[in-house]
Amino acid sequence: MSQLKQTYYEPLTEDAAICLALSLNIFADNALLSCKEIGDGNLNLVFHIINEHDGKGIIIKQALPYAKVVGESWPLTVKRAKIEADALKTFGQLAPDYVPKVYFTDDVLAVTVMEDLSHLVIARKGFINGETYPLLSKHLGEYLAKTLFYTSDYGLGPSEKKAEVQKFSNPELCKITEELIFTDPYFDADTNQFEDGLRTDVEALWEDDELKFHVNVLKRSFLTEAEVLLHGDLHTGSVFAANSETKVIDPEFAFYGPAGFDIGQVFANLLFEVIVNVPKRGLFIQHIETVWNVFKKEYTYLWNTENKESSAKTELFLSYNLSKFFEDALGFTGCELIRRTVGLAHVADLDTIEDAQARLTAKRSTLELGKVLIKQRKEIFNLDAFITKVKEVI
Ligand code: SR1
Ligand code: MG
Repeated sequence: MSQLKQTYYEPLTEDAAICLALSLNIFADNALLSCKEIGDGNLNLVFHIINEHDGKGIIIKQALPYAKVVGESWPLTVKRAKIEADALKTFGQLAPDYVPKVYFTDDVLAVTVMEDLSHLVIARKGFINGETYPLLSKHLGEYLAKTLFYTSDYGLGPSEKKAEVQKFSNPELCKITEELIFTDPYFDADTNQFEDGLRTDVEALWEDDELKFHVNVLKRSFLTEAEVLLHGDLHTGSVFAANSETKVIDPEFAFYGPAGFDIGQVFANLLFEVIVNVPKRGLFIQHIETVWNVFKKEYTYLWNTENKESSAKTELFLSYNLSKFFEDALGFTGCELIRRTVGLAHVADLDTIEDAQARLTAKRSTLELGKVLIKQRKEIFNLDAFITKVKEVI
């Protein structure tokens, strides 16, 4: 593959993306390339390039210098492309089955060229269209165990981990999370987006001092606890799926934070389906159970076999850590449920419910469940108690 000598940033067009692909010699000389910009996320351009001769393709993802979801009035640097490319490489080494292969990156152009996953579907879209992806939770449990163990002090050793903490310093994207998840939904912020019918419920959040106390405790954990390299935005829009395959994409929010954050985002985004998809509720509850059970089993195995801190390798300390991850995960689950209902960047699971009354009912459930999980996380000691609480509240 040849080296690109890009000296300045400019957003790619579809034609420019083809020129870039050709210059990298990824395709055969006689390739007939076509390109479509397919990005439907909140921040980036995504180009899908195919060789019409054999149908083989690549993805070129490029960071834009602003948040696409809002527009140019919300400037962002394109440094996140390097964080994302580095995180894809790290996670790809730790959990190769579940991460797309990276072919090329360029920090100036802010691009990552990677494996074409167009045979898969974004899990959230698949769920909304009736898919359940039976292996998704097993795969995500394994992905979480490997990434959250191997990037920790226990998997890496404290000195190497400190170097990784520096490498993955990501203040700009952390600020987005700090504001959109932990701050703005709890007062009358300009960024909030909610329908009029929900105003009374939202105003009740703003006046709930007990809730705001707990959210600030969770926010402090997010700000200060550099436990593991997080994906940082692990919702079901960051997962490509098929019945037998799962790939975790888009780790541009990666940074060192509390392990429960990624687990909580997975729980919350499965809970959206538990709440809205009544006929398949049982399957999505099983998915949540499998994520935690597989995570716990695999993490325990890695703890016992790969632990670099021999003095920490006791059953009691493992159990303490797993309990902490679970408690934190429940709190972060609650925060994600609330922010996707009230704040900027909603989820289609809720917003595509056509009947206005049914939509409001579902959103009231996400708010109520979010509040309960945040406030009661210390009393919900295990998975059974969590599932019982979910069934009680929704
Ligand atoms: C301004 S970015 C809004 C949201 O999109 C991303 O996927 C993250 O979830 C972020 O909070
Ligand atoms: Mg994303």
